[in-house]
Amino acid sequence: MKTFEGKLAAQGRKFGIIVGRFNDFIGKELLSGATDCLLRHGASESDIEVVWVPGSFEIPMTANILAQSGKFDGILCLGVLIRGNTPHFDFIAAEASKGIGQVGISTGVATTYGIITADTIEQAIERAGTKAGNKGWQAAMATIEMVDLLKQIS
Ligand code: RBF
Repeated sequence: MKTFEGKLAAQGRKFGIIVGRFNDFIGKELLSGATDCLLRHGASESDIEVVWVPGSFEIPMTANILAQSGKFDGILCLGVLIRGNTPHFDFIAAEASKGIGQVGISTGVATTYGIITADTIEQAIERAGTKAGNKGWQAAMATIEMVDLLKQIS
């Protein structure tokens, strides 16, 4: 039996990070967790590019451009969606998750989802480096693993 799993080593790998500016006081913490994770697993600062976009809705189209550029082994998508009193949350969350998934499928570039979808600001803060960990860090771990795995199986 042959088994494949990605190694958690980021040396020599190139990463694009997209961050939504909406709720950026929390988004900055996701970015900090993600870059910390990449660097501590061997990535070089010069191999990481960060692209800020207005909000989560703009993340998939930007991820698509980065993936098609051929410059990156992995793409991390970070954003913070907080539910309000109107249905915008569900529309944007659906577009972002579907779009990001589609970029990975259509380009073959490891593209990961690090968008917090929370009912309250408190829930979002909990997931950005406090009680419930840092979803930016977790997305970075998944990206490192997937980059290595996709290289092995493709
Ligand atoms: N973008 C986010 O990343 N998080 C949000 O919580 C968020 N809330 C929004 C609420 C409304 C009513 C609107 C219209 C936009 C919101 N956006 C949010 C911005 C959205 O992702 C996008 O940047 C803008 O709609 C421009 O296309």
